[in-house]
Amino acid sequence: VAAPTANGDKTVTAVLFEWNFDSIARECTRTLGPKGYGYVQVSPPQERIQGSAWWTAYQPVSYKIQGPLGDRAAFRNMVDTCHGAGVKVVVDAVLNHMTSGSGTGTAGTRYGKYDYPGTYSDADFHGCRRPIGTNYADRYNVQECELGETGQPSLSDLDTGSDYVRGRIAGYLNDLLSLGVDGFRMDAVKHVAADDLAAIRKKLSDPGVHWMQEAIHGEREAVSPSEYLATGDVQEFRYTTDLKRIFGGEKLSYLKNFGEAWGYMPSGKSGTMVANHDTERNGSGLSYRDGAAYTLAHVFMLAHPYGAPSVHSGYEFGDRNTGAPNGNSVRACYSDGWSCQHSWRQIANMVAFRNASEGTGVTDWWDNGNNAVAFGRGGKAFVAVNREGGSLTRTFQTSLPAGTYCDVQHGDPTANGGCTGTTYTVGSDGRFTATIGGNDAVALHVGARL
Ligand code: LAG
Ligand code: CA
Repeated sequence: VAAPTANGDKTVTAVLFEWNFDSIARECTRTLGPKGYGYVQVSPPQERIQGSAWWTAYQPVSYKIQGPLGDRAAFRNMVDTCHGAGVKVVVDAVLNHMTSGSGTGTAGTRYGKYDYPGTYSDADFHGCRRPIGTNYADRYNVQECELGETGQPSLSDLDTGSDYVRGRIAGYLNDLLSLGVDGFRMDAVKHVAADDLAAIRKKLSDPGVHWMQEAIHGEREAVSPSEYLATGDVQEFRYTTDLKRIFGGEKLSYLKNFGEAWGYMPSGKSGTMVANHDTERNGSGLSYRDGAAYTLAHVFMLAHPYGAPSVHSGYEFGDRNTGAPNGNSVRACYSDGWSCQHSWRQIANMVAFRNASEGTGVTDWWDNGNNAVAFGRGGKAFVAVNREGGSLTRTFQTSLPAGTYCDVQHGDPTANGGCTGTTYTVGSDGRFTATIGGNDAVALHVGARL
């Protein structure tokens, strides 16, 4: 079962990375609502430093909502429009730090390091004031010193132990809640003490709000992601690196007992993803450049019950700094470099598959001992993934009710109960026969039964 604070049975989040608010509003109505996404995640909306790189988003200057993604009015309109489409809104909240330098922010605020007029001054920052560097074995270093890259200026680290700073952060989150926001992706929580997060959460107008924390697992580090299970849900990054390994060269048959048996955090408290904006750039996860491995990993993730999945939808980049195309405005998918992974048929149609399967476990597992696997979700759904080079013909045993099903990997269910692509008939014995091409998949679910 996925996160306890889900949008009904709709547990999948589309992360529209660096999309502006107007574009997200349109996409909620056009794609996210109709495809059954429960949430859309918005990049950091607060005033940020100026510059063309995407990572300016992760250097807050103030908590005003104004920058390249739009202003407060556009933000409010986005939330209302997404709600109208049945999609809840999650905000990527940056709370550990402010900026590394000085300048003028995207709402016109003039700032210096440790000096953010109207928000924070020198006394609101931790005393360490040197870079964390590479020593993750020391808790004080990780949580009170400054994040940044070796040899580069580092980010002013907020004293989240202070009541004033906690109140300021909670004030920002409460402002977002007052605009209708439904949840948060809490950035870089490894660098914030769990007690500080608990104190911030207590100050919220809705302390039970969806709260997904980003903490990257690292071997032999002082701070473990599981510390944050007490303050909310936590992203399981080993899931991301393992899927890269398995789909990028190892055997899919290893996935037979995937999930908690792999040492992961509890399914009902964990966030999963094939990629996010960091892992697609640093190579720790698959990216759009990995072709079928990337797409099939999404098919598997959305079909498999562990965790609450996010689908990262970004843009093509030349180097890791490349900012979003076309001034953060998405006029159309698949042009200007916007990849729109959330709307690829093989990925998007698996959202309804997952929604239909909610509350069921893995059943009817089959594998060929190599790179072809298939499994069901009780009487709700069945998927077969063939990551072999050649095609596979097989009669699969499912627990599905007899009937004719739309293969949502190759067609879309239509409004009048039809299918734009291939269909399969499951017999009263629960069996159906399919030929699946190399690097392809077949997916059936009761929501697309003709
Ligand atoms: C995160 N999660 O814990 C974000 O997912 C990640 O994207 C953020 O880093 C990081 N934490 C801080 O919020 C990104 C870039 C960094 C960038 C940072 C701040 O990956 O490269 O650092 O945002 O903008 C940049 C420069 C560094 C420099 C730093 C301060 O790339 O070289 O040290 O700014 O000047
Ligand atoms: Ca810190």
